[in-house]
Amino acid sequence: MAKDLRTYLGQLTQFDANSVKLVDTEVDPRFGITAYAAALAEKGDYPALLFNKVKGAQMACISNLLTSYERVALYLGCEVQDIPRVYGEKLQQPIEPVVVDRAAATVKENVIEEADVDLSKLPIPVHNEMDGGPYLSAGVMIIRDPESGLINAGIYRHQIFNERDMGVWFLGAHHGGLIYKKYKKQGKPAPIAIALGHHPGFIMGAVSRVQGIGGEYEAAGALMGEPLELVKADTSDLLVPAHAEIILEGEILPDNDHSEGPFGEWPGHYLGGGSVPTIRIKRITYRNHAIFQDIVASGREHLVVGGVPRSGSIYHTVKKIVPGLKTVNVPFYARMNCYLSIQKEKDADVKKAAFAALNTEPENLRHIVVVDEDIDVFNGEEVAWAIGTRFDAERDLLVIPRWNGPGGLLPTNWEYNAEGKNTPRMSSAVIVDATKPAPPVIFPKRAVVPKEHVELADLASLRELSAEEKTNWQI
Ligand SMILES: Cc1cc2nc3c(=O)[nH]c(=O)nc-3n(C[C@H](O)[C@H](O)[C@H](O)COP(=O)(O)O)c2cc1C
Ligand SMILES: [Mn+2]
Repeated sequence: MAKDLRTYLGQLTQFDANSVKLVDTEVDPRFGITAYAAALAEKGDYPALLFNKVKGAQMACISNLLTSYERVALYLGCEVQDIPRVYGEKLQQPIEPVVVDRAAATVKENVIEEADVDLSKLPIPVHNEMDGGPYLSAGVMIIRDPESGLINAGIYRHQIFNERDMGVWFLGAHHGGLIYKKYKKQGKPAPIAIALGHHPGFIMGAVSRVQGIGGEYEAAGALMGEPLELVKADTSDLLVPAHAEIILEGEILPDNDHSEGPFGEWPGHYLGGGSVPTIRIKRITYRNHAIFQDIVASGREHLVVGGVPRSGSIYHTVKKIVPGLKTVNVPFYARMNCYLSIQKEKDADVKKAAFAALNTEPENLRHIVVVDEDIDVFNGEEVAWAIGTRFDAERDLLVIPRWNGPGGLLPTNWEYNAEGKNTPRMSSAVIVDATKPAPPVIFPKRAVVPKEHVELADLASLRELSAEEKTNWQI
């Protein structure tokens, strides 16, 4: 059986039954879905949420699926510490997709023809208080480059405008936007398809940094560990994933721009927007008992899904320059930060590693912290401790003025005024060297209890105080 959203949900429930929760009461797609995620996040709980009864919708909705590194490590088959290395290695060995017959493609089980398209029947959430409307946040948009014929895929936010139209917001030099502009230049609509709900390897393959146009299907295959099965789209010559939950087919119109936003984005603020092209949906196909997939864009899931591919590409680049690199974390709680742990050979390793990381992800990284190999970069407290004990600002801080921007999704890349007008600006980057001096210098050793004694501690024998003991000690 080909891997898909359902095979992964099976793996996840087997791994930890509490990691998938069914919401069986009716919820309003306007704030109702994100309300559950937010209420649980307040308690530090991030289960995948499967909403069975979304008001006005005819299918289920899943949100919060990939909210932890453990869930990424689960499908990659590795430890959390090794995600960047394994991710980077897999992407070096792309797996070609295969095309299957329509009859074998589960996503063709049901069809909605053009005249019956009504996006309001899908459980599309309104996520945050000031969002401009419902947003498709986890759709993988597929488009063919008219020059090379290559198929490109990526996630782009889509605001729903009416029952058949939605927007598409392309950032910077993302291929999706570059390809759309080629069609627009010729005054032609751009055929597209949007895949919703699939295996995490497919979703993360689509947002991986693949050099040049296309290659995302091959990256998805590499991450899934098997060729991605594709099927021909019904309204164009695009090839779409055969086992997605839902495929929306349509075109980006060349001359029908529409105002978009605001939308709560991954830095946790309302950012982006303006005037965007319109996509007209012409056909919907979906599986029996389809599950619509959502990602809370301002929440942890977006940060995990966006951060892990970046850790993978940074690992790969930095390792070539500083072989002593141990691992990388672009943390899910602040994706503009990047923590590198290195086995330091020379003091120069720090800046070499930091600049390589900055140049791998020039758009979003602003704070590079380099630590020694004894610091767990997946533990923010350890990184803070390293900064507190091994970093001296005067000696170890390098500020790179005007590194980032102008504009984009980082709030610091804009100048604000009392009238509410924003102007794009450049913001700085910093390198924080929180490493000990390179050998042969001797630095104080870290205080630890001997490991063999820690292992001897009989934790199973611990119990509460008895009433008698409390009395004796007058507690
Ligand atoms: C949840 C999520 C939402 C995203 N939203 C957008 C978006 O609205 N616009 C955009 O240009 N990129 C967005 N991205 C990033 C792109 O999908 C990603 O950088 C991708 O690699 C771009 O591929 P491309 O260069 O082939 O277009 C998003 C990523 C994630 C994980
Ligand atoms: Mn691409």
